[in-house]
Amino acid sequence: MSSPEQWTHPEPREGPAATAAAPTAEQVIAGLRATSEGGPELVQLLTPEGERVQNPRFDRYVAEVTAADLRALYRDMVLVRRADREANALQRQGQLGIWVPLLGQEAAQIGAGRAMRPADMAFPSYREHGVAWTKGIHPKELLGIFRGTDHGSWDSAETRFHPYTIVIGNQVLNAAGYAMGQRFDGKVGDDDGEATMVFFGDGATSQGDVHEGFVWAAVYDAPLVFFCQNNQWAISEPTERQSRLPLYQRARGYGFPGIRVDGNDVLATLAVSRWALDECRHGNGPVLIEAFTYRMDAHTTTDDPTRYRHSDELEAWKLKDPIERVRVHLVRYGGADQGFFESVQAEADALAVELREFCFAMPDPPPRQMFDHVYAEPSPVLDAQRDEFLAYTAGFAGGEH
Ligand SMILES: Cc1ncc(C[n+]2csc(CCOP(=O)(O)OP(=O)(O)O)c2C)c(N)n1
Ligand SMILES: [Mg+2]
Repeated sequence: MSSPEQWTHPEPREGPAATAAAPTAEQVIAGLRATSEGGPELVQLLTPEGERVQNPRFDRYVAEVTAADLRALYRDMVLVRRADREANALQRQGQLGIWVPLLGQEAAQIGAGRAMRPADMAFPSYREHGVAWTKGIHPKELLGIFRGTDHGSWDSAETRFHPYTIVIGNQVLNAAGYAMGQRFDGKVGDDDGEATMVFFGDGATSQGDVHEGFVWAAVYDAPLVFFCQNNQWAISEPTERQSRLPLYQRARGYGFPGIRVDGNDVLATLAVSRWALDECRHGNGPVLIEAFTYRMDAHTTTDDPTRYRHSDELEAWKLKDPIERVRVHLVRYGGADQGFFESVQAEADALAVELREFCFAMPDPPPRQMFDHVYAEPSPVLDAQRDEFLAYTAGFAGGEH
């Protein structure tokens, strides 16, 4: 498998210039496939086989995690995966315009989400269904966005969960500004401090907005955890096309710490996120976390990944399934019995039925509603457009419908 480091240019030295480290043909081919190994720097607490590995730096952040807590994390992941699969099926049946699968990224999102305290603010991209769940947002509330009936029905101030952002990387600037505000408002500085977490992908790291967010957060010591889910792909572009070095190492150039965690290990993402949030709430932010994971399904329901990646790559990542490793761990150490797994399965099935019934019963909004939330203040131009639209639709039998 390729590694971006292998492509790095040589360090300049005295004397004639060395030949640049051009990728070999094998590396180019491998570069079109994802890197499957996170390298020795990967923080992992649970192996894919469900064994607990000791980590002197991060063990203390999960020292209090009981078998009941692990069962709760397992339940979170199973339920969000079930909701994700149901929504994907609803799209296939024409009930949603599009769906953005989170399959494979459950541990990254649940670990990060459960590390946050209620007052901590989260800024998602469009794939953060697992983080939404940890902020108390029911998957039903996500459906309207993808059915085209609303822009997200939750109250961001109350839930501490910003609306989904489709424009790649834009939420990083929003989050940097928000976290700077937390600092200006004196909400940072001790154990009761607040922090913000912003979620974005490997591809987003090539966006100007993300770099600007890094700069602003760094120079203002903003309490911001940059949580990058490196799922190896930005639609059809592999991570090797985004960076010549591991993404977490980018933080160094901006002057804050960066760390790479096994994004398929919920215990490790919980521990590392707790550490990063702690640093931020004490005033030592920002921090970059690269959660090394894999997008197991298509980019969205409009995408066909068989056109650009090999199926053996997916097979390799299936062995690192985030849910399976917690299940094996619970079984191995007697943390759960068969009855527990069956009850979670039954709960997941009931959730799927609830989602389906809710989706089928969603009313179509009146077309005039599209004018309602464009601006906070009334706009004469928009008012004129709405009046023209209403006059036009009034000419049809049944008016707007
Ligand atoms: C500014 C901008 N450019 C392009 C797009 C189209 N687009 C949507 S998703 C995506 C890839 C993002 O990849 P990544 O950041 O790795 O996130 P992932 O989807 O893998 O979670 C692109 C290019 C967009 N939404 N916004
Ligand atoms: Mg990606």
